[in-house]
Amino acid sequence: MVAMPESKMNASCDGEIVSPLKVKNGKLIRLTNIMTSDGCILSIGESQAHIPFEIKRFYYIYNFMNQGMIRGGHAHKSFEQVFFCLMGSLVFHLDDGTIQQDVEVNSPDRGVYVGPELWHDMIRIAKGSIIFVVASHAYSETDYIRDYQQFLAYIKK
Ligand code: T46
Repeated sequence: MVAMPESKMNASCDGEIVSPLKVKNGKLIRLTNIMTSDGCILSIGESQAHIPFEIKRFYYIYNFMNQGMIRGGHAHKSFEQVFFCLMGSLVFHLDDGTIQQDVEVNSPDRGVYVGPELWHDMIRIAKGSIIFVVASHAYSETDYIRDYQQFLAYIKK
């Protein structure tokens, strides 16, 4: 847990931090929030407590000029990631090959965990959104499945 001078701290951590989604290998992440007496909020995430893997990489996606841009359109073979929307909002369209689920993310302390073999599209991304992603591995194109039919065949194996 992050230490903070008591004079600045005015309470409170959230209770539940991870909850499963209907799709396989999908979870909602809720960071621990600390409200300071000056009205700021610190949202805190730690590997294992909130992020279910050791973080090896992070990246941002931003500069969304138009409403309605789409990112994603793939699944990973083994990579795990958690997506946060630090500014703006978006909808995650998740598909495990059997179940589809849409999840809106519009608060910086909420994240979506996307595990292996889960097709994901980010849709309805609001103009000006900033998406922050933590990942379990360094970038490697060989972990991507970018064709939906190949994805369905891969998960049947
Ligand atoms: C994901 C979604 C939602 C790198 O060189 N290193 C990196 O860490 C990343 C993420 C990308 N790249 C290169 C690879 C491509 O030449 O950047 C270019 C665009 O990447 P990509 O087509 O994968 O972008 P998205 O937005 O489709 O996908 C990204 C992540 O790659 C992916 O893991 O889940 O965001």
